Amino acid sequence: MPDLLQIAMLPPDLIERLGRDFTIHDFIDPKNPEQVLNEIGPRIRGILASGIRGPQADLIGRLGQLEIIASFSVGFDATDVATAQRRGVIVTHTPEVLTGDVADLAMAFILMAPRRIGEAERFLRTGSWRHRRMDLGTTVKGQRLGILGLGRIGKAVARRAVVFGIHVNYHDIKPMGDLPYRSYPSIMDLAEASDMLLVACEGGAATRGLVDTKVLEALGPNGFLINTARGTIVDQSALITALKDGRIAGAALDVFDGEPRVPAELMEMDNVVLTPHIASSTHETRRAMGDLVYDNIRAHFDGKPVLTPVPSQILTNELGSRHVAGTTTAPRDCTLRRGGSVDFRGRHSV
Ligand code: 8YV
Repeated sequence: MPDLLQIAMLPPDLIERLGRDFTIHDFIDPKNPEQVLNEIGPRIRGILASGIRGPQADLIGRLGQLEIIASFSVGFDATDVATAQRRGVIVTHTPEVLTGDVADLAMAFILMAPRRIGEAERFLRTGSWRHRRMDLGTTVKGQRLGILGLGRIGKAVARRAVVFGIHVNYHDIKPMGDLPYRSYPSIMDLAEASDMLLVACEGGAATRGLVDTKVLEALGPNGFLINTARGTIVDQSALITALKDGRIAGAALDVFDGEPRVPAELMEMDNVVLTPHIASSTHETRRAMGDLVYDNIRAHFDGKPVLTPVPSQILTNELGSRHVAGTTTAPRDCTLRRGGSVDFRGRHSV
């Protein structure tokens, strides 16, 4: 039975299923990692990871027989994919199956933030209703939603938002062709034209701190920031300052930089909706994600192509004509524009 290293918390039924065909080594919180790696490292052929916890170059380098990293997530920013792929290690993720649930949470946030639904619930539960009326919210219909990263999830949110009479605009790295949404050439342009800015692009080094003070100021005092992608994409201290100073109206956040730690300042703000990274947390979606992880691992060890490989993250000039990690997909040029000016390479929407 091939040996797999489990480095992230995963659904017990997935581990039980995999455990019938593979020897799984729990490496989530090892007391003595060095000793464990010396002992079993040379036998490990696969890693089980998540969107929060994936292997970096040091761990990948320790596992000479590593063939596959299967991530229980669509986002693969927690894994050093380029290092793995340069070594010919296949990386898989779980796209598509979670799109609907993530888009549903984003849509719920789009309704909750301007209608002050979180605040309203606290208002009632704490007994304030007996003494006074709550402040008014903002009508959602007619609002302009700016989507940063119009990938699978961004598009699914757009379709939902249109039903509510929301005007959808977006910024992405590539022209999207014939879509009924307006494309803006930079994040700043998009923020300026938005009442709500939804972060729906990939996490990772290329998008770290992309939503900064300037973007938040462009969003403006009546604007809401919504993030169901990755906490790292938003400069969290800039966001806290903008909220404190009233430079934006509010926020709805499912993800945080440094989660599960959430800054106390955010916890205290009434105009901020906070959830603990639950966008894909339904029985149905988690089951489908687990099935996809299982099917990818099973396919690989049966000598078949994996179902959902992460596209190559190796830069074109580095790639040449090499066949990388089970896919020949060349990396896409990324031009999400910081502050409306500088282009940089990276990845876009999930
Ligand atoms: C999961 C995620 O919550 O798919 C992603 O990128 O972040 C989430 O679906 C995460 O992988 C579970 O640890």
